[in-house]
Amino acid sequence: MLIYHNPAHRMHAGRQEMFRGRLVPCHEAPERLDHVLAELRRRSVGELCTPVVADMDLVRRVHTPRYVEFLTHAWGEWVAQDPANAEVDVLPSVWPVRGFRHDVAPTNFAARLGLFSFDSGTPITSGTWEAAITGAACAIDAARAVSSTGGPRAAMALTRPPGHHAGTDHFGGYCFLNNAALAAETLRDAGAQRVAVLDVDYHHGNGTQSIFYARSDVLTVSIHGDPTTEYPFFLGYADERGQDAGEGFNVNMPLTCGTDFEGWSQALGQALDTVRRYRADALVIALGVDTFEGDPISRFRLRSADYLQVGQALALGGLPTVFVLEGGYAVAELGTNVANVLEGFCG
Ligand code: Q9C
Ligand code: ZN
Repeated sequence: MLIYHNPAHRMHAGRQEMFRGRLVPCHEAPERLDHVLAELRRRSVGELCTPVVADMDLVRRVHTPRYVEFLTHAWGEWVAQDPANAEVDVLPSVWPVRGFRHDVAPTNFAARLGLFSFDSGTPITSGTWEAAITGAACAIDAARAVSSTGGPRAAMALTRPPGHHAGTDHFGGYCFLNNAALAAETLRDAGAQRVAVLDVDYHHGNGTQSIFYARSDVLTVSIHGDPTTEYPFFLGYADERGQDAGEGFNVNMPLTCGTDFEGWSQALGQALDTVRRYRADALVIALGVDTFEGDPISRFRLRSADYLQVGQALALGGLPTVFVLEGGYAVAELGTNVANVLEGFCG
């Protein structure tokens, strides 16, 4: 398996996120990827490679040009306001909820920040854009690799910041660019008629769902903590089934807090049945391992050994597969859990 790792990931290093009424150290930290890389190297799982420059036309098809423009310059604008801002992360604090206008374009930076975000847990730092766009390049390259004739069956984008909460024009949930959506779009461009995105992160993949919600050529399936109690709260319910041409092509499988591997793997079996019935030509796995029992912000109960079986199950359909790293915050076990999925997959 080819593993495109993001050489710029460390440039995104948020200091603090708003969490339960306090500013706390970011859960989504650079050492996450260090642990995964170290474990993959130790076990010789996969071959590591680095990406080429991201295709910006593709990025601007998945995300709106004005959102991409905003993200590209956000840090620069922040520091231009006041040089002292360089020592502080950017965090939004005001949002245009129901009844507010979305068609106006305030020049105030905080206002525009609110227009393009949905939570206060996702800081922008000096290197956020560089890390995010290089991660997007990893996802695009991984998808191109599995699409190429004679290419590998599977590839991975081993990157952070993660992507599945990012929608066409908003960041949040530690995510800025939707790497899984970029991989799916790349697979379509390369000739796959039907692409399935299966999101196994603990949190609902709201960004990916919304990007493909009105489309039938990309099936989105997500297994996640019930949004009645779990982030992102406002999407991820079972009655969200897609709209217009996409009607029936979004499948949400919310599971209650405390779900163990028995319950979770039953849902995985159903999700894989759905992918099979769709007759997908290629598969993208939004691979969060925050389903782990030791995860500090999540409440499923998978154990490290279970991830070997997860990988085995994902391999059964025989599809060209792109893995994209999403969440997972039990940092010490992150390498083991991710490597177990890949090792299980490779059999
Ligand atoms: N201030 C992923 O796993 N936690 N994202 C609430 C709100 C957000 C998780 C913080 C959890 C996001 C990719
Ligand atoms: Zn997550």
